[in-house]
Amino acid sequence: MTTLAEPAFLRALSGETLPTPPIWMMRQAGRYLPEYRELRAKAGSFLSLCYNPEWAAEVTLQPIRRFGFDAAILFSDILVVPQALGQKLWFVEGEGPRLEPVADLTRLAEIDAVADAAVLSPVIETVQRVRAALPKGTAFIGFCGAPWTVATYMVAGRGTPDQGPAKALFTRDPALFQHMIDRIVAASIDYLCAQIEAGVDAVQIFDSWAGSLGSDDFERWCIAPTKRIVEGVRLRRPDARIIGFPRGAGRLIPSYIVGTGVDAVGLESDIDRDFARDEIQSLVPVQGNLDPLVLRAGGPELEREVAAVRAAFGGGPFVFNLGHGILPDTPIAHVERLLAAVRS
Ligand code: 1CP
Repeated sequence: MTTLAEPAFLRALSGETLPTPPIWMMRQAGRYLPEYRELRAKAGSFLSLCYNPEWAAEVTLQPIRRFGFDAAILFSDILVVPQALGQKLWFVEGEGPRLEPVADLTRLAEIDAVADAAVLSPVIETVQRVRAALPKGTAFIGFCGAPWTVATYMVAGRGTPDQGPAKALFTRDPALFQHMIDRIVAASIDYLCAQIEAGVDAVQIFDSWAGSLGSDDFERWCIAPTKRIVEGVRLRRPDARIIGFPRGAGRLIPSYIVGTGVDAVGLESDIDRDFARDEIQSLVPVQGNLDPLVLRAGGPELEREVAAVRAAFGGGPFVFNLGHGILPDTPIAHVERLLAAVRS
């Protein structure tokens, strides 16, 4: 139930139209902040930072202290779930994540059917620490990767430009691919419920590579598994608030909303805003969609685009955000301008 005492972010998620939209930014804890870079250097590696509850809680809180965003997002990564399933994970400095690829039955048999809760317990401790430290009006968002996006990394062992290896696998051996998806679904339900029980107010399901699927594959590998996560979480936590972010899905987003049952959706930067208002925001609250490049560039174009985003979505339930993560070389002054413009 919505009450006036609830943080603005949660009121917007519950369908309220607010005169000033709540705001947070994807990747708001990150390399554009000197205080993040300092702690990251001290941790030595990205994963050491993720799995140290004291440090991970600190970097989650840094952007809240500096900017007063309306929501904090848990500092972790979507790839901790494959790691909990027993897949080897490491990060190559300056490049990105690497996993030992799983592309056949032998390798899939080697990874666990059930996630090891001990691997994820430091992340859950991070949630408890952040919850205890957050100001009252600030909401707290947990997350996981969507099964399709997580599977693209599990199969290829790294990020790929076209998700080719995962597509090749579901074409060659859909039963094996389904088996992998099933394991991710089960692990994600447990993981999101654990985050909710530890204190997050809402969870976001990141499907960063949803846009690379044609409509039949989108139905099977994006909508169907996401629906199972939404239903699985709600079975245990009926009041869970769930945001879907099927990045790049564009005109398939209305069927994603109806098919999955998510409470709200994130919008990428290049979606048609008239379409998004008429066909998406008419169904659920939306979150987005300023281009991170515009934020990095700053200047009058930033002011114009903030006004355009607000004009498009401010008439309905709306959370201001970027269409994707903030770029590491974004000046802090531009984030300050953004906040001033959104809150003016
Ligand atoms: O060294 C560093 O500091 C590494 C940079 C970094 C950061 C800050 C990575 C590596 N992950 C993160 C944190 C992270 N990842 C968060 C934290 C909360 C926040 O502030 O937003 C979240 C929500 C994620 C989610 C995530 N990880 C996604 C989905 C969202 C998106 O960006 O599309 C994906 C695809 C990943 C995988 C990943 N982790 C890191 C990188 C560089 C990548 C992409 C790799 C690739 O595709 O090549």
